[in-house]
Amino acid sequence: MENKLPPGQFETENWPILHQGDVYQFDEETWRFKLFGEVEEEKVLTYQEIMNLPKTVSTVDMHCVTTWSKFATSFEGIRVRDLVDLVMLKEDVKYVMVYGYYNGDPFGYSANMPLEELLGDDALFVYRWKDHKNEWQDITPKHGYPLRLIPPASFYLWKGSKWATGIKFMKEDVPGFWEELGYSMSANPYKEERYR
Ligand SMILES: Nc1nc2c(c(=O)[nH]1)N[C@H]1C(S)=C(S)[C@@H](COP(=O)(O)O)O[C@H]1N2
Ligand SMILES: [Mo]
Repeated sequence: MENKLPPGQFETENWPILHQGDVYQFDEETWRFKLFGEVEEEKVLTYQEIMNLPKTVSTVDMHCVTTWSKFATSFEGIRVRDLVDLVMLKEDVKYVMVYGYYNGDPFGYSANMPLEELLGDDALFVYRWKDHKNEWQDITPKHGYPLRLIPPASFYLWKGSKWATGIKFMKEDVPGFWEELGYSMSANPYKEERYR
């Protein structure tokens, strides 16, 4: 899968900006990250609590359903699995919904994915990036500061909620923001799963 352009995609060197609605302006006082749904006990984390978790770096290819692909961007962030470890999941949890801000609503944007596909080293909530043309720097507000999901390259990039606010754990697969509007539940670029 690595270094291969998925069908119908073209390569870009730049990192385009795409989203619906307003750019969220970070306010540490009110910002929270919530782990909820099918868990024994919900957990709400402050920005400091999130930033005290173990950090890691991962290099990921991004594939946007609007047909651009950007290879080998490095990101610093927190592994999804390190967040999952903070809660006790109920039996048979198989899916997650990852939320983000949409026009001031902290849970207005959402994307569903199978939990298992987010437990690897390439699924991070990120806040810093670099590529071969750019030095390490914070992601800009438009790219999702202070925290956004970068999904593994086996998902189109709409699964990567910007201005991330939480993970809901689920037993069933439920459509998120774009999936409700007809986009694919599984969204694998290599299989060109754009719509459903
Ligand atoms: N909160 C939020 N996250 C979002 C979106 C959005 O509208 N709101 N758009 C998604 C889509 S469709 C894409 S392609 C990527 C784009 O990320 P980028 O602008 O950093 O390239 O963000 C995703 N995350
Ligand atoms: Mo997109």
